[in-house]
Amino acid sequence: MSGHDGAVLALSGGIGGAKLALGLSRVLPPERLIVVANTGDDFEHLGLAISPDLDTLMYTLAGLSDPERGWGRREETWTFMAALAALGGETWFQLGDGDLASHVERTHRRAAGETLSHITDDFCRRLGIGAHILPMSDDRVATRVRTPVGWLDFQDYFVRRRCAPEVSELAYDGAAQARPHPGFMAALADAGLRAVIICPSNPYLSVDPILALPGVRAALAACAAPVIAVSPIIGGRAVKGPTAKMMRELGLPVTAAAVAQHYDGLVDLFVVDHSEGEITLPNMRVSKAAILMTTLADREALAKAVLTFADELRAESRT
Ligand code: FO1
Repeated sequence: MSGHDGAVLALSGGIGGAKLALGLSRVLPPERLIVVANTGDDFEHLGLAISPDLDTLMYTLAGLSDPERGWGRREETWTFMAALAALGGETWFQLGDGDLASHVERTHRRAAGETLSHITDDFCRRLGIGAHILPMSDDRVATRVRTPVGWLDFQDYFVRRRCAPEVSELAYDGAAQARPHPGFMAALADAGLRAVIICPSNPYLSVDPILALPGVRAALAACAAPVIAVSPIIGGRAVKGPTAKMMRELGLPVTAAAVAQHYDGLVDLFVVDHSEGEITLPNMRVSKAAILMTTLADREALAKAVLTFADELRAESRT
């Protein structure tokens, strides 16, 4: 017996990853799901500690997320933003009134010395989330992008400039010194782990910051559980966000196969959409599923399909 018997570890960014995390949370007993969130998008804004991917996961799993935007809370009001605009404050990053409470309380607790993971744990418990949402690290990591106008902080690039500048390089400042969360590493090292699932998040913006933490690549490679990634690309297009644009700018073909190549050496099985043609890859298997998650039923069905693939791989490796 071990602490993570039958547990599933999902690596996720914000919106796209949270959809599969929600599916997993609905088909697994809550204590069997650990979601490790990218925190490379985190930044300080208006004096507040903002953790967009953690909050997107938290609101999604709590049933509080806005279904249209994907980020922030549903039925949000914007009195704070309107009042801030009237005072000449910065309004390029939208903070809804309800969402603001998360940032204010997180900032307050951080200043009092609590870790990001402890705060996240407590928020999740209070919001009735049974799954374990973990920041990839309690240490600061900041994703930055190199563009013709220079190196930009992530949210400056993503929200203020709407991903318009061409990206030639990415950096994850602080990642080499950051310690991956001990709960994350313990799960990876546990022989009882059922599967590691890399959610269909942006590989460069959301997954690579997690992989950049010391020891994570080696732990994934050594992990006893099958490691499965779900493609964020369907038919040469990104389901959402700047993944396709960024791949073009980085000189990569916008294909599911190119994403699979990106995970070469880490992933046992890559899941693409049924609509894709045949993909053969030297070092990993490819399986097909319906990976476009429009409805809640789609999210649950994909979660079940991925778990079935994982169990088949595990059964095979034991024979
Ligand atoms: N994304 C936007 O495109 N515009 C915003 O004004 C914005 C505000 C925002 C506030 C809180 C939060 O948790 C997320 C927010 N996001 C916003 C989303 C976020 O910046 C990105 O989706 C992620 O960082 C990418 O995963």
